[in-house]
Amino acid sequence: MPEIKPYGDETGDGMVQLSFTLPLAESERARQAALALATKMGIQRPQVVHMKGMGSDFTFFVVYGATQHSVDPDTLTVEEREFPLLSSQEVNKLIFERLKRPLVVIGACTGTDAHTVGLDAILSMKGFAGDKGLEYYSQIRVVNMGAQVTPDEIVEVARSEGADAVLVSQVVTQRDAHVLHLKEVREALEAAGLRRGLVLVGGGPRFSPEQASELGYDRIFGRGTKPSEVAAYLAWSVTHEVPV
Ligand code: B12
Repeated sequence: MPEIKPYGDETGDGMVQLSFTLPLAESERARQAALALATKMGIQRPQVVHMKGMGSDFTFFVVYGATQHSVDPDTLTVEEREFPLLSSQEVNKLIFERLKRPLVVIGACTGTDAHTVGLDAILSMKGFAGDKGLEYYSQIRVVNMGAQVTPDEIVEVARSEGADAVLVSQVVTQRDAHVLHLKEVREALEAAGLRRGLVLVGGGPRFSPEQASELGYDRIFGRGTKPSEVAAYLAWSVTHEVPV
């Protein structure tokens, strides 16, 4: 495949849109600063197409302009999804055949995080984006611990419920707090001797799957994850050796 560039008004014109916030009050100086920054970033013919003051000291911008860079998708090394997507019937069958009992899943938002919508999207019967959540699966038993759950509480419930999988959600972050909080849960499970044999899954909009090994998790799911992907992963992982 030849090198490709973004498409704006016509093929190969390289037009991109950037959004960012500068620590300046909304003003002509702030607009010029946004244009100068875009130019330094290599954006050609930048235009500020949106500018809005955020309080008295910040301004949000959307800048439109052309990049000169291109990319050849064929030269990229891309990690394919390691597990197959399965229907709910296939997931239930796989778990039933392998475990001969329902798979027990514990889910929690940890740290100070009160954003439960993402975790509920994965766990609850009503699900997300037309997909039913894990509670819909007859061979998955879900314990949803909700928001602001401490690592020790997760350990306690994982032990008392005999969890096969622990799902940890982190949405809000400041200075990489989401990374720290996920690590704290993993360390607490390790300290309690529960990590081995447990499928440990993290998720949230600030994560990407490549972070799994750095965090010591078996799998990380990011923005836009569908519950059926998580169900298929869990079913697949209990039929494989899970690295610890
Ligand atoms: C709703 C919301 C709230 C609600 C939360 C209600 C609730 N019960 O969840 C309330 C009003 C309480 C709230 C509060 C705050 N919020 Co808020 N909130 C949002 C908002 C608008 C939507 C989040 C959401 O529900 N998304 C929909 C779900 C479905 O998407 P998701 O979370 O990404 O989940 C998906 C994936 O990420 C993934 N996933 C998520 N978790 C997991 C876990 C596993 C195991 C797996 C497999 C997958 C997975 O699957 C989900 C489905 O695809 C976002 C902005 C936005 N548009 O995203 C801000 C946002 C997240 N909030 C933000 C902030 C700053 C706050 C506050 C700090 C505000 C304040 N100053 O008080 C507080 C913090 C409260 C706290 N202690 O956590 C910021 C976070 C910025 C940052 N640096 O991280 C955001 C991004 C807004 C912004 N642009 O500034 N918030």
